[in-house]
Amino acid sequence: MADSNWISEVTGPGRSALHGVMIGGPAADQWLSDCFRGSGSSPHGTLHDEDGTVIDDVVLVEWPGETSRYLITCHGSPVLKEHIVDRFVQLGATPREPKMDLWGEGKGVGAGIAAQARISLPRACSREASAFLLEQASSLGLAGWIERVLETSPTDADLKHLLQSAASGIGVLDAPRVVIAGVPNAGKSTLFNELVGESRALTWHQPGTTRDLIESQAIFCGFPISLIDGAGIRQLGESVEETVEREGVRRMRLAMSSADLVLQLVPPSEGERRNRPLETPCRRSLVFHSRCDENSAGDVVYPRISTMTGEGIETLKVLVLQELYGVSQMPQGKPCLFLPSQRHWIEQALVAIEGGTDPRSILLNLAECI
Ligand SMILES: Nc1nc2c(ncn2[C@@H]2O[C@H](COP(=O)(O)OP(=O)(O)OP(=O)(O)O)[C@@H](O)[C@H]2O)c(=O)[nH]1
Ligand SMILES: [Mg+2]
Repeated sequence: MADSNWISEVTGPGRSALHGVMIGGPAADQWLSDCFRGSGSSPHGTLHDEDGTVIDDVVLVEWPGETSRYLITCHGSPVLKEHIVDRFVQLGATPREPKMDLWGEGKGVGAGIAAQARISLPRACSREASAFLLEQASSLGLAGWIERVLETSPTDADLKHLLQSAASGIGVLDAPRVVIAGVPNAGKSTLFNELVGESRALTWHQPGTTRDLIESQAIFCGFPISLIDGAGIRQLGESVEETVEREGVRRMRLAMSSADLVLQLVPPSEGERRNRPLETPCRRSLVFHSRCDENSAGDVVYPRISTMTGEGIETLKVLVLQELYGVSQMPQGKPCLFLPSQRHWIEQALVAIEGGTDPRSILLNLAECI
């Protein structure tokens, strides 16, 4: 079979210290004698192109398994990795997705889930997220849970329980888009900078400073959040001078309409608006009274925040997570779904139970999720 000789990239895209590819199949030993030159038993050597030129210095490790498999570690340039893949394709390899069993031990659904958790580790944005994934790979987490439920027969309560925490588990890897909105000068960019931990956006005392949408990653209690800042919303005329700001407002409204959550900042200067949020086209929103250190009257119904004094900033993070996931802490000490495809199969298994069918054959699909 043509694809019984294969190559797969085991590291993700982009630059890195090192990259890795794996080759395997009956032809692998022949390929290596054609293109790898080492010395003695050392795993270090050079990989050569068709005309004999060196592609890279590599480390070659034979991987245990039923057929010949080798891990080739090269320098971390995506161009070099691509060159190496091309070289083996030229020798007859078929590119394929990395096999999960490289990251897991043993076979079965539990091992598949453990492999999915480990393969997801490079996407973890915080220590909490890494610990969460490693726990899901263990007997305490989803990997252990699936082995246990397959031995008996899962109930609908088991599956519903798992689905309840799915949003927070999936949120460990997939950052929701959260837009900071409000009138010009509400303090949006100052808050954005505070939350992403760097002076990413310009701030200024004049209204109308930000025009472009600016996106950066923040981390709230270990969860990734894709935060977006943009133009303040206000009515503008048709004049040529206002063209750029008008476009900024249009882009901001678009971003708000597609966001997972909009944080609306209402500053003290909003006067009569003080207890009334902005009318915006968005799915979900939370309103905060920003720059609250400038308002001593205290006549606001929204949670108070001040980037100047730090008041309310930690509470804001907790409120955002509760709004998105219903919890503000990463799931711990229990099985939890962490990929959308896992949620799909659990939902299908629930449908099966509700229709009076044994869900175990559906649950076996969990081993193959990516
Ligand atoms: N006292 C006080 N001043 C703040 C606070 N947050 C922001 N400011 C000031 O308010 C002014 C406007 O802040 P920005 O963050 O630029 O406001 P913005 O909402 O991004 O404004 P536009 O980009 O023009 O829409 C700046 O002078 C900030 O230093 C706050 O919490 N307290
Ligand atoms: Mg701004």
